[in-house]
Amino acid sequence: MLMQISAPALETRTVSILGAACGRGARDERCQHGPRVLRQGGLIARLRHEGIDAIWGGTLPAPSGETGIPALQAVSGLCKRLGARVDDLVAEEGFFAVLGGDHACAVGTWSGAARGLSDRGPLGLIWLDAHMDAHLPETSPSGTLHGMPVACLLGHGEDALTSLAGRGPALRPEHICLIGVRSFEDDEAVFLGRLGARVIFMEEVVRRGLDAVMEEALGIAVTGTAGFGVSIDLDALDPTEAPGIGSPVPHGLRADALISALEGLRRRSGFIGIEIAEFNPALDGNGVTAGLINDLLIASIPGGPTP
Ligand SMILES: [Mn+2]
Repeated sequence: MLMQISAPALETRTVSILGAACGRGARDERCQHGPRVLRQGGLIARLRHEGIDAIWGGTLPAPSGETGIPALQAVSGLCKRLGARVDDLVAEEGFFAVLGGDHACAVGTWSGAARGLSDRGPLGLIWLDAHMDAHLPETSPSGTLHGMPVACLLGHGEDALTSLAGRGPALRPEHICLIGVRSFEDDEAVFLGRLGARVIFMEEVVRRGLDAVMEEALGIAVTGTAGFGVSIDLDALDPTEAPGIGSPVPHGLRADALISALEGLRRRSGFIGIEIAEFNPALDGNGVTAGLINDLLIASIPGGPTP
């Protein structure tokens, strides 16, 4: 007699996607076109083909430099609106994905996530990036806001960007872990060191392997928190695999290793959402970076079969 073995029921995989058309955080504003290019490239159809119930929740714009509106005002306005949307999605316990846009949008995403979680507890965050993004206005050589989101989320920087989480900073230093860093200024390292935030440099990723350091980062992000998210700056990846970005730094993460690590993360309880930033379609000649963003998103959305 044949035994009937039913497969374990999978959760329905649903995701609400928000485009953050932010370009004012960088010198090259063309990351603002990222969400539009991804959407027009068939992202939603691709996700649905993978069995994911994907909803495009809209694209939030920021005024371009030609308007004369200062960058801080443009970025903080976008972050405020983005934060309100993410707050609602997190409060409803839906999984969200924010597609940038330059990485300054992270201030909106994770301030909103912190607010949406606040009834349950603090936010944890895994931050994949070639840089520390931990400049203060007074230490930044370029003055660009996409070099500052980690500092802002920890409560340091321009008031318009540190006040979006409601009461107090979006994040506590013991709840964030940076992975893949290989280009930074001393001031940033001193700042994060003083706060006690964990930074896993690229050389440590190479030595220990991405799965091992992700496990450590996950421990940081879930300990004493009510939920955690992942922010991916595409420059964390090796620029040979993700060329459509503004600030390439050689010797980064391998795309297949990151996809596999995300497939591990998506099974963990408390995973609330993901952000993928710094896609510059003008520098993505053959569309390889856009394709990779699709793959990263598919790998991240909870409820899929375990690899
Ligand atoms: Mn970044």
